[in-house]
Amino acid sequence: MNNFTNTQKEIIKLKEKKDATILAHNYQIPQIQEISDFVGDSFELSKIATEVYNSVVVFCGVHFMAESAKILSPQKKVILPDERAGCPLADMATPDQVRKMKERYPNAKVVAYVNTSADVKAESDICCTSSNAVEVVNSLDTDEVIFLPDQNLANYVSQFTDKDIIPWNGYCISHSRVTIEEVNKTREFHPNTPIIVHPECPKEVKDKADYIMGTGGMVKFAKETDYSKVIIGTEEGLLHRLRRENPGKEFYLLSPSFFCSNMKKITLQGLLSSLKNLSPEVNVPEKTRSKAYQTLEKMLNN
Ligand code: CIZ
Repeated sequence: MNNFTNTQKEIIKLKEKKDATILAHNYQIPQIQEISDFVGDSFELSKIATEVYNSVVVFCGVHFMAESAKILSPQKKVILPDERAGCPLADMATPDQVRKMKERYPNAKVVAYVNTSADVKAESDICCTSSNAVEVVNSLDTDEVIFLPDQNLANYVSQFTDKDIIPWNGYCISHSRVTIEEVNKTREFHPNTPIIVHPECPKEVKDKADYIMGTGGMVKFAKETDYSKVIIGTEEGLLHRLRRENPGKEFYLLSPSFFCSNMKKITLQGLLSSLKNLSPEVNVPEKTRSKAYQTLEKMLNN
């Protein structure tokens, strides 16, 4: 507690008073990760939100993540400290577009990556995360799958299934900027060091990497590996967690382009003010929520 700033101390006190749990995504700034009750990927955190007893959940992440927490825990008050923290990838699929695609491919099932709005989840058959996408697609009793919204994750999945994957044209701005030249240069500077990239990276970069996994997989790999040095190809916020949990190991970022400006909209001051006012609150209309809940539940029971 002594090493915390005054604002951090104030947040810690206030969260007790307001009966709140603070959840921080792996991409959040270090000062927020340090004072959060849990740090994790979006789905892990939404599940934790269902398990905690607090009546208020403050989700330090982006909008679709707070929505997922609300979908799974409708009785709790879910706060997103800055309502401008959106996800351009999630915005690349709208419910109207999904309905049109379903009309065009009536025999296809729709798999929605968790990085989608509640409205899009409600129009889909099942959800997936970056770690279970292949499993989810292969479990479906259909030959055609509309996979949205990330084209790079869709392409990755298509390498591990016989099903016909109908991709969407969405992409994550931060993950799609990394280049093969950056991979080649990193290999030159750090020979014999594993390079791990997120499946949202472009195919040519994934083809050159040693491992492909989501942030949950990277956290596990970092803990278990015998390598003392690892190159990380995902949003830079994860490096803080990896370094904190693995003090004897070194972690380097594959490219400076792995920076999500939306994640960084959550600040200590914003978090403090949202706790004081218990706003901005994230709500999902019940009709949408119950449909979206079914797509998430199907993934959980898969
Ligand atoms: O769903 C998440 O948490 C994201 C955005 C990435 C990941 O791989 O954990």
